[in-house]
Amino acid sequence: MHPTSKSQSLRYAVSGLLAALTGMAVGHLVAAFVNPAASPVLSVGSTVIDATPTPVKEWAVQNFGNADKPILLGSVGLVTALAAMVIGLVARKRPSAAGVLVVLLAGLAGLAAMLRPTAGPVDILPAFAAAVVGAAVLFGLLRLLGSGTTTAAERSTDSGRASGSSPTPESPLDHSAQAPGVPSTTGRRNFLLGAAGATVGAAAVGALGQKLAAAPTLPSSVALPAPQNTAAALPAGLETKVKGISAFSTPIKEFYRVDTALVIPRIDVQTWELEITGDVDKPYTLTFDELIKMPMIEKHITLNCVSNEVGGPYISSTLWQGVLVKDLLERAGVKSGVDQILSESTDGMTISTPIEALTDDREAMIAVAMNGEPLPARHGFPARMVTPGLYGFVGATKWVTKLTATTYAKDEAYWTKRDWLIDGTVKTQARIDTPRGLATYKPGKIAIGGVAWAQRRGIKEVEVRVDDGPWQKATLGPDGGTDYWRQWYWEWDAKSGRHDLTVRATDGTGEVQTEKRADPFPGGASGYHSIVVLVS
Ligand SMILES: Nc1nc2c(c(=O)[nH]1)N[C@H]1C(S)=C(S)[C@@H](COP(=O)(O)O)O[C@H]1N2
Ligand SMILES: [Mo]
Repeated sequence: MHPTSKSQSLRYAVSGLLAALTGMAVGHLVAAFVNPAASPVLSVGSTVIDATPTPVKEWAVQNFGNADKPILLGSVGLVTALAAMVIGLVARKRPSAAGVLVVLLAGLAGLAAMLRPTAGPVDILPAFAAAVVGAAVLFGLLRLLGSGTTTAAERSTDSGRASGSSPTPESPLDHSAQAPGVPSTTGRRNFLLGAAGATVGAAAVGALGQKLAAAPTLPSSVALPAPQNTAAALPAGLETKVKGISAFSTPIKEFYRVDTALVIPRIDVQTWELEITGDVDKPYTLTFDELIKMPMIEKHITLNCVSNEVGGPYISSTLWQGVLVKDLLERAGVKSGVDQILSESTDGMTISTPIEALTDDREAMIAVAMNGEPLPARHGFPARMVTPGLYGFVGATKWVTKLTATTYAKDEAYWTKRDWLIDGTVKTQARIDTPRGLATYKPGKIAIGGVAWAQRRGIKEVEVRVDDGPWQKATLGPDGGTDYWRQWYWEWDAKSGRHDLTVRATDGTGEVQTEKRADPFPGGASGYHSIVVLVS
C-alpha cells in the first residue's frame, strides 16, 4: 500500500475511534443524570459480568482481586475501540454504512442497558445520546478528511516546505505522488484540530459524568440517633504488639468490598424507602427517618465473602449499628410457611436469607452505620442487611429497599440461580497474616500471627505447626464476641531453612476446622492456611 494511503487509513480509523469515545463519554454524562448504571460502557460491562460463567468469574476474582472491574471495563473499552476503528475504515469507502454501524454499536449498549434487571425507560437515553454524538463526530471528522483535498497550488507549497527544494508547480512527478482524496496541509491541520477537539471534549465530558455520578453521603440534616442497646467497647487488639497482624477492628477504608455493581448506587435518603411485604399480615413501607426512629442496636460483627480463598483478603470486622430485622418482620406479622426473606437492592441484587437466621438471637439487622459513621456508599448507603454467621451473599444485602417474606420453592435469588449453595453458613477458618509467604527472614524469634473466625460459634483455640512438627497452641487476642474474629500469635524460634507454617482453629463447640480442601464455589473454601517462609 502507498504510505500516504496508509496514513490516510489511520486517519479514518482514528475518526471511528474518536466517534466511539465521544459517544461513550456523552452517554456516560447523560447516565449521570438518568441512572449512572445505564452508562454505555458500564451497562455492557454489567451484562458481561452477569453472563460470565461462575468458574471464569471465580478465576478472575482470584487472579485479579480488586482489579477485576477495571480489567473488565478496560476489555470492554478495548473491544469497542477496535470495533470503532473498523467502522472508521469502512467509512472511507461507505460513509453511510459506517453511520449505520455506529448506531448499531450504540444500540448494543442501549440493549444492554434496557436488559438490566432494574432498567427503566429513561435508561435508553445514554445510548441514544451516544449514537447521535458518535454519528455526528464521525461525519464531522469525515468532512474534515474529505474537505481539504489537495489543490495544485497547495500541493506546490506543500512539497516545497517538506523537501526544501525549489518549488516546481504542476510537476507531473509531484502530482503522481499525491494519492486521490489525500488532504492538503490545511486539511490535515483541520483534521488534527478536529480530532484533538473530540479527544479533549470526550475526556472532559466523561470526567464530568464521572464526577456527577459520585457517591452520596448522609446530609448533615439527618443525624443518626444513638443506639438504645450499645455494645461494650472493644479491648485493644494485638496489632500494636504483633506487627503485621490484621487490626482487631478493620479501618473502614480497608474494609473489603465485594459486589456486582460497576457504579456504586447513588441513593437519596430523602426518597429511600424500605418495603416489607410478601406473605405477611400487614405489609408496610418505612422512610429512612422512620427506620432510624425505631430502637437500634450495636454489635461487633465479622463479615466475610464466600468467594474468599483459604488465606484470602475478603473478610473484615467492625461495629455495626441498625434496627433488628426481627423487629421489622414482627411488625409485619410473617405468616406460617415462610422459610426465607428475599431482600432486594436498588441495583437489582436479590439475596435469600433463611427466616430463622433473621429472627433468632443472633441479632441480624438492617444496618445504617459502621464504626459509628453512616454507611459509606460502597458498603450499602443508606441501609444494608448484616446477618452474623452467614457469608455476605446470603445475608448482607447492600442498598436494600425491599424484604419479601416467601419460600425457597417460590423465589430464587441471584447467586442461587448461579448454582451457589442456599446454605451460606460460615466455615471455621484461620489465616496467617504475618510472616508473609515466600519472604525471607533472619533466624531467631519471629511472631507468627493472624486472625481466626467461626461466627456464631466463636474461637476456642488456634494452633500453629512448623513443617511436620507438633501443633503449638497460639495465644489468643481479646474476645470480641462469638460473631467476631479472634486475633492470635505464636512466637517461633526460627532456624535457617525453608519452612512450612500452617494454622488451624477450633471453634467454640470444640470442633477443629476441617483439613479437607474445598474451593470457594459453591459453599465456601475450607482447608488449613499454609505458607512457606525462608529463613537465612
Ligand atoms: N446489593 C448488593 N449487595 C451485596 C452484594 C451485591 O453484589 N449487591 N454482594 C454481597 C456479597 S457477595 C458480600 S460478600 C457482601 C460484601 O459486603 P461489603 O462489600 O460491604 O464488604 O455484600 C453482599 N451484598
Ligand atoms: Mo460474598
